[in-house]
Amino acid sequence: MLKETIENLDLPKLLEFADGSPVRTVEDWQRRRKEILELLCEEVYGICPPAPEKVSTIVNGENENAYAGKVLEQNLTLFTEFDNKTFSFPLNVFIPKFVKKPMVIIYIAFRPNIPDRYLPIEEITDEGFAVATFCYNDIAADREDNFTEGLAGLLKKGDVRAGNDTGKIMMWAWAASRVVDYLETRDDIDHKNIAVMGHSRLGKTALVAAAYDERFAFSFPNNSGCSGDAITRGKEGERIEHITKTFPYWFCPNYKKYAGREKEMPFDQHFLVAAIAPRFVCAGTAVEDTWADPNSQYISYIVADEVYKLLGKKGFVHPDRFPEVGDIFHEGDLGFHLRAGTHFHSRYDWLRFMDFMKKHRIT
Ligand code: GTR
Repeated sequence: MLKETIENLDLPKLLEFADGSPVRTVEDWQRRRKEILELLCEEVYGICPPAPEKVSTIVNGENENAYAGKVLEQNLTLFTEFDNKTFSFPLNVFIPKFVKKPMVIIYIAFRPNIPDRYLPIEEITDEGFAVATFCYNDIAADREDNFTEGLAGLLKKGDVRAGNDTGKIMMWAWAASRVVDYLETRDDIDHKNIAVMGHSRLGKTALVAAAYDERFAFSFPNNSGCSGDAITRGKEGERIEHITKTFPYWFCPNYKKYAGREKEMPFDQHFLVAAIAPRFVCAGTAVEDTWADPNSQYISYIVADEVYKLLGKKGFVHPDRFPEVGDIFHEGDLGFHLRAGTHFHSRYDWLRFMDFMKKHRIT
């Protein structure tokens, strides 16, 4: 049943180079992955900002006995230096004190509030996870500021944005990688198990971050939908014409040319998911989130599976039907759940993501 639906979408092939030649081996895939990442920079998210020459932090505040004495909380400023420029942003770190080298979730947050309705810190640290979190607006403002502020202002080239100029999703993803630069200098966390997580536009960001930075062992896109994990061809709800009209600054200017012309795209969103292979991706979706379209999200994982198989992994383990409320597919390297309710980053989603990470922890 799924096979026919997917064949009818006539999706661009993952295991075929742009010149039509086949991708047969692991080495072929490494080259193909590079091609895919360049294509997605060029057509969707814009080019990656440069990696900094130097990253450093200062501690502005610390509580060694946060959350009933169970957690070390640190409020830092993270400084980056690149191309003779300096860019800094606030970063908050929470380390459960009674766990040796905890796994870490980098949470890209909508709001600076801690805790927040999307970020129940104590419940997460009680599960044994460390959290490192920053607010995306501290990187580049989520509004049309003509790319004058924050990282956007520093990267700006001319007055008019054009072609593959970096969009804000890519900038937020860049910041998540800077948090990894910093975490690598700490010896009280598990460097092998670093995840990036976000909701909605920041779920899209969590996918982009992991696609472009192999140091993320896990990506958790929650309700990421259009231009995140949902296949665009045949998609219900939000489409490129909507998203590029309301949020043109999330993307590079090239992307809008595909509004209403999805069939001409030499890619679709399974390219973004597959670029993370062989690492873990686990998606949260919600049945009433029809704007994101859970069925189209599900299809990405089904088709990305062939790359995982080529790399000798389990891939996506799922039944031959579309998902139903309450489904949790965690057996493979690609995970998926469909919960009741609307667009939101809920406790239920957090618990499923943490279950997945515990189950697949890299030792
Ligand atoms: C919507 C947007 C979605 C999603 C969402 C969000 O307005 O159309 O793509 O990103 O915002 O971030 O909450």
